[in-house]
Amino acid sequence: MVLVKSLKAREILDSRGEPTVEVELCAENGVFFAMVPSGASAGSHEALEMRDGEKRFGGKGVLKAVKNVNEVIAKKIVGRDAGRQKEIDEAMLELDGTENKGRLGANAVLPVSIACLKAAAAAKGKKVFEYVGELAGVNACVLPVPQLNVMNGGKHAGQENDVQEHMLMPVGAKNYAEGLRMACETYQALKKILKKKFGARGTLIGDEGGFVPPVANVEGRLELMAQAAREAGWEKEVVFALDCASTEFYKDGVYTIGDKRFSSGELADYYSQLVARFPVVSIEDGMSEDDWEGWQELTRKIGGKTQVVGDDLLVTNAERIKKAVELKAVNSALIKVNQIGSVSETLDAIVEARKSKWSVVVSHRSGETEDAFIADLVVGVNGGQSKFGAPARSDRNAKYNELLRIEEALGAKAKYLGRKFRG
Ligand code: 2PG
Ligand code: MG
Repeated sequence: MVLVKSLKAREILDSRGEPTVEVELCAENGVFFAMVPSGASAGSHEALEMRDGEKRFGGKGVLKAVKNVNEVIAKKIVGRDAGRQKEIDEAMLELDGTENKGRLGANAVLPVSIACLKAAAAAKGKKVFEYVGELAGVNACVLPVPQLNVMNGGKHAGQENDVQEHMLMPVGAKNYAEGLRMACETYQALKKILKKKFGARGTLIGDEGGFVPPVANVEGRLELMAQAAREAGWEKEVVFALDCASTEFYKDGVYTIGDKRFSSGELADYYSQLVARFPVVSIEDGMSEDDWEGWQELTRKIGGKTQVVGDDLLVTNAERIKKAVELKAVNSALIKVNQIGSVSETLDAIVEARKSKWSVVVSHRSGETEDAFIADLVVGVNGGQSKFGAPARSDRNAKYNELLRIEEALGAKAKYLGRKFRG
C-alpha cells in the first residue's frame, strides 16, 4: 500500500521544443515524475492529445490538460493506493467518460497512470521493469532487439510523399549492449559516408536523430545503410526495418511515394520487391490506417517471411487489435503508451496481440522527453523489440541507456532474442 499524497502537473518542453505535460506525484515513499511524448504522424484513431488552441505556443499549449490533472484528476486520485494500477486507471476512465479521453485528454491521464506505477514499484523495492513484469504477470528478462531509425524521412524530416523511417536491427548480436554497439558503429560509419558524399548537408538530422541526406528514395537510403554496415564490419549482423507511415502519403485510394503513384495492390508488390532486394525484415504502416483490404493483401503477400507491423492501424487499442486479428491484417503490433493513454489499457493491448502470437514492438514518439519509462515497459512485458529512434540525442539515448542499466541489473538472467526477434 502506498498512498498518493499529492499530484501536480506542469507544462514542460518535449524534444521538438513544443509543450507537453509532466506530472509530479508525491507519495508516502517519495516523489515520482512522468512525462508525455507526442507524435507528428499521429493516427486519427488515437486517444485525444489535448492542446489549448490558443495564441501561446502556436496553439500547442497544454494548460488545459495540466488543469485537468490539478483540478479534476487529483481530487479522485489523491488518497488512493498507487499500487492498485487497474483501479487508478479505471477511476480516471470513468471520470473522463468518453471513448477517446476527449474530456480530460490522454496527455492528462497517462502521466498520472505512469507516475502511480513508478511510486508503487519503489514502494515494493522493485525496479520499474520488474514491477511492470509483476503487473503483466511475466518474468521480465528479455532485452529488446532495437529498431534504430538512422535515416529520417517524411514528416519527421519536413518531406512530403516519403517513407518515414529507415531502421537498423542488430539481430546478430549476442546481447543488447553488443547490439547497441553494432548499431552505433553503423550509424557513425553512415555519418562518415554521408559527409564524404554530400558535405555538411548530408549529416543534418530529423526529429528522431536519424540523418536526412538529399537522397529522396528508399532504395538509395537502404543502399547507403548497407554500405555503412559493411564498412562498420557488421554486414552479416545487421538487418533493416521500415516504417512507411503511409497514412501520410495516402489520399482517395492512391499512395504517392515521390513521383510514383500506387494502388494498395501495387504498393504491396513494391514492398515484396523491396524485401527481396534488401535485408528488410519488418515493415510498419505499409498501408494506411483504414485501408483494411490493403493490409490484408500485404500480409498475404509478405507476412510469411516479413514482420508486418500495425501502428496507426491499431493505435495500441485492444478493440482494433481484435479486428486486425480477425481480418489477418498484420502479424505484429506497435505499442505506444500515449496512443491509448493509460498503463492498464496498454497492457491489455499487448495481451490481445500476444493471444495471436504476434510480435510486439514498444515505441517512442517523434516528440519525446527524458522520461525513459518505455525502456522499462518493453523489458517488463518481455516485448522483444523496441523502436526508440537513432542512437543520438538524449531524448532517444535516455531509453537506450536505461536498457543498458537493466541488462546489467539482470546479469545472467538477461535474454536477447537476436535473429528470433519475433519471439
Ligand atoms: C511512428 C512514430 C514514431 P510519430 O510513426 O511510429 O516513430 O512517429 O510519433 O510522429 O507518430
Ligand atoms: Mg509508425
